Amino acid sequence: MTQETLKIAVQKSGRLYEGSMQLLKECGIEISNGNNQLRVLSGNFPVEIFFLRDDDIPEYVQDAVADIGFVGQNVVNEKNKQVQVIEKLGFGKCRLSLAVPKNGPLQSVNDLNGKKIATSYPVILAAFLKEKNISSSIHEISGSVEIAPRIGLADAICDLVSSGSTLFTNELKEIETILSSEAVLVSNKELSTSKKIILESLLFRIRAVRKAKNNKYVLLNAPNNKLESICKLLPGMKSPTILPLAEPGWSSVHSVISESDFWNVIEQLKAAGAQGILIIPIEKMVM
Ligand code: PRT
Ligand code: ZN
Repeated sequence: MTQETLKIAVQKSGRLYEGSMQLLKECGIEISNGNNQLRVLSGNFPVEIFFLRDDDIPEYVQDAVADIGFVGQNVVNEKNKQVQVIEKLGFGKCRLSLAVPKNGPLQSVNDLNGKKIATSYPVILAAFLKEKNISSSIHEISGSVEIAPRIGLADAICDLVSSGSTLFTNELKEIETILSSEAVLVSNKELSTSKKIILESLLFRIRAVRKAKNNKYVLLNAPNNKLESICKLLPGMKSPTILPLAEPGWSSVHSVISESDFWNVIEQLKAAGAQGILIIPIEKMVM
């Protein structure tokens, strides 16, 4: 009997391709071929990768052509298919925003009443406008949305933004974020038991990789009389590990801190008397 495989839909090329392949690699899943094939089997984990256009992924997952997919939350919301969002993946971060000409008369969302908005996200935009009780006409275009106001096609745009430089070069300013997005793992709603087991095992690895990315290992030397105040700054997984150094009166302290607290905590550690602080990336973290 051949073992069942979990079919994973990944964007064939574009902004999510690298992040998706990198995540699978960090999960220890070998994918031998590049993206020149539609379908690739892993050599060491029961998954098959399907390379597709991102817009098609929600529908293919709904229809069980693929079992799960890596796709932007923006595409999930826009396509509105029957899929389950299982996990945020931490890459492909962006926001869907409303933007208007920088020096024009429009200043806020309420000014959009009766105006024309160009977007590739008519479904999300319509829901947002309805909720805010604003009636604008939505002009759907598939690309180069940012030039619409300049060529007189629309008064405002609703488009994805990451660095903001596209808006800047087109003399547009953001007035409202409609959706914060990142790549997510979506799943078909009726996976077989054996596919659920493979998915659980994949999720276990994804969570370990993501957790490790959000944390750093800290190693430092502390004079024993400052240990207490230094340890208070370090939450660690349970509590910091403290080992005596060969030099009398000094200890080595090992702990884990989260990426978001990083700079703040490092400065405080230094101020509290810590020396020889080493910050080491963590490869995987299993709690
Ligand atoms: O061919 P296919 O249909 O698969 O790809 P695509 O061209 O539709 O999508 P692609 O590869 O451009 O984007 C895939 C996904 O990446 C999107 O659905 C988002 O989830 C995510 N993502 C993250 C982005 C951006 N950041 C992003 N900045 N998608 C698009 N952009 C565009 C945006 O539309 C605008 O034109 O980049 C420009 C703005 O970028 P900044 O940095 O100048 O603000
Ligand atoms: Zn697309």
